[in-house]
Amino acid sequence: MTAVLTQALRFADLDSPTVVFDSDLGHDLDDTIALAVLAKTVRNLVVVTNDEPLARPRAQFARALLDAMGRPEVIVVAGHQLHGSEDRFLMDGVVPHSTPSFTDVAAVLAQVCETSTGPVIWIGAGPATNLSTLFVTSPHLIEKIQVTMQGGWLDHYRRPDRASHNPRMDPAAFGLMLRAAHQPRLVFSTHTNIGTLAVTTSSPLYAALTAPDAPPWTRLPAVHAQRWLAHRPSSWMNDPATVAAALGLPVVDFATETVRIAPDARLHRDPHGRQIQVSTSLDGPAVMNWISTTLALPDPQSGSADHPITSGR
Ligand SMILES: [Ca+2]
Repeated sequence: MTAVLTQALRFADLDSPTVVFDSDLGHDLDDTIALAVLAKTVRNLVVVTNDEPLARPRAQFARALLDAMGRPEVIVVAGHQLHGSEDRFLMDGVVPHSTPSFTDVAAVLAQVCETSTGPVIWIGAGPATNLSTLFVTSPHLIEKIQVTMQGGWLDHYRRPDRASHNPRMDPAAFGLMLRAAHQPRLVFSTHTNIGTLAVTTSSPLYAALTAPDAPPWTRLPAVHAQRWLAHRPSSWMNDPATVAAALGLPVVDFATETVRIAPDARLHRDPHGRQIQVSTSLDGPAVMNWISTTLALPDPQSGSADHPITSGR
């Protein structure tokens, strides 16, 4: 755990690497937890949203959460829309309306990468649309961007008939990104869809977020937790685990595999394919401990989890 915290502290420095968080914030709860952890950890942070509904509410949600966490300087870029995006946004009615300041993904992210003195750490926590766009418009930046993306599986998955969520939402973008990226790493869904990463209404994290004495910044995450868990048994902390891996925390092991990328974004072993880095194991309890330590939420008062705030949904 000490090694985990020491590594994370490296990103608090003024001259620490730029980290881009590319997220479909406002669907599964794990993006919100990942952004909160990043806001507490990374000095040079940029957020870009993907799978945006038409009004770009994910960017508005990111802006509101970052402002509430005392990070108004973090740039938020409203990214691309995908078919059906509206059905994958749970925070209608609670996110303050604001007009996103930045909407040109290719131009803004190219400038972010060009002005960064060192490599840019890109955390793919949603479909790959933004990154594939950037690769097409600014291929000279490809070697400068270190990609760690959540998603994919090999050999076994709970739904072997399809790719996992992030690759599947935009399979062409995923295929292009994975072929073009410089030494990309995938944190497989096989390793993040695990019990030790599951947050439920019985979890300490849920109780801490929804407690009456929780800090003010938890208001939106608490609503999000209630809305997601009203219809699902749990939220796996896929994206916080990917953040941890991207920041170099010793919680995910990787190995090189040679794979073929199918048109539907599924990966298959193929000796004539291309080499990518994929996760081989993940320490779920270490990730959960890191989340808890980083967010530093007070222990909820006894019984407070029985009185969650009203979500209005
Ligand atoms: Ca996500």
